[in-house]
Amino acid sequence: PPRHLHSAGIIGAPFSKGQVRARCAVKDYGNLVFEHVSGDEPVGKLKSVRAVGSANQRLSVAMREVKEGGHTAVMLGGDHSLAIGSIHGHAAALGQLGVLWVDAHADINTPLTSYTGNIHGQPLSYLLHELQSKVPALPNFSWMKPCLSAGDLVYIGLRDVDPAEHYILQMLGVKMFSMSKVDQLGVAKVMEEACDYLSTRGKKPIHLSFDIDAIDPSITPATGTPVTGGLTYREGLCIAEHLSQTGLLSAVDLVEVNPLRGQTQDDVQSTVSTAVDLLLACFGRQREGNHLQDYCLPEP
Ligand code: B3U
Ligand code: MN
Ligand code: MN
Repeated sequence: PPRHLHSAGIIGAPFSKGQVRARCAVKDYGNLVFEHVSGDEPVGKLKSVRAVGSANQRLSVAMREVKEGGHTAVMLGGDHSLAIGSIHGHAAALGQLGVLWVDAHADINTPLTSYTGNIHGQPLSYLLHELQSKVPALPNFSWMKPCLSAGDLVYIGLRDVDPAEHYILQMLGVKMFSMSKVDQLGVAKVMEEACDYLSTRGKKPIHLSFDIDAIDPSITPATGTPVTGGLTYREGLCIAEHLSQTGLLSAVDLVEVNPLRGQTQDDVQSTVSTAVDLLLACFGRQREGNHLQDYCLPEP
């Protein structure tokens, strides 16, 4: 594509005095700046370990700051390796979390089980206490310690799980609602069970880590590793709406949106607007409509 498509310049403008309505306060923390890491040679199969380690260290600090500021956090990726810093920083601010991982993939390979060497397929192995002894020490990762228990993790949308990942999920007894389970139960029941499960060990803040490839690629094609047979747009919204209603949603990652992977402008548009709709639903937009607090019907 032409050069201007490879380099976006974004100006956030949270100004609303041109009208009178109150809005959800948005504090823009800006884009993190990740400097180039030189000499980032593969470690075994693992690619870009040092860059991923230092980017996540920076993200963890930023996420902790956003949470200490009392906001519901939104992290816009980027790839799913960023969940390492996002969840780490969230837990650093608030302590134990429940994590809902919505994804076609399990992202729980260890550095030693990964076929691809891509760290976006591994974040949960770094985050889970139970896998600490299976993950070797890696350059630029000494800042992080596991902060999540397997019993506080729930998956929705799985349909492409590597054999080693499947073994790990069984071994740890991780709660999961694969696409087959979504087919069997329906997404409303899945959400009810997922939230019940997360709250049995206490009402912890919930971290939603939403990989856009959980949604069917007919709707969100602009992503790196699309897998057919995914969630519908409506199922995606249902997940976000349900979480919003719990009052426990504390942080959201929206990752793996990659405009360069769209074949057409429509592909990109549909992917991005779905991501936006998911985020709006997380922040309380309901399909049945919303009204403003203290709304009064006008008297004739
Ligand atoms: N499980 C494979 C494929 C993959 C995981 N996450 C994505 N792709 N996006 C891996 O690379 O570990
Ligand atoms: Mn993922
Ligand atoms: Mn994925």
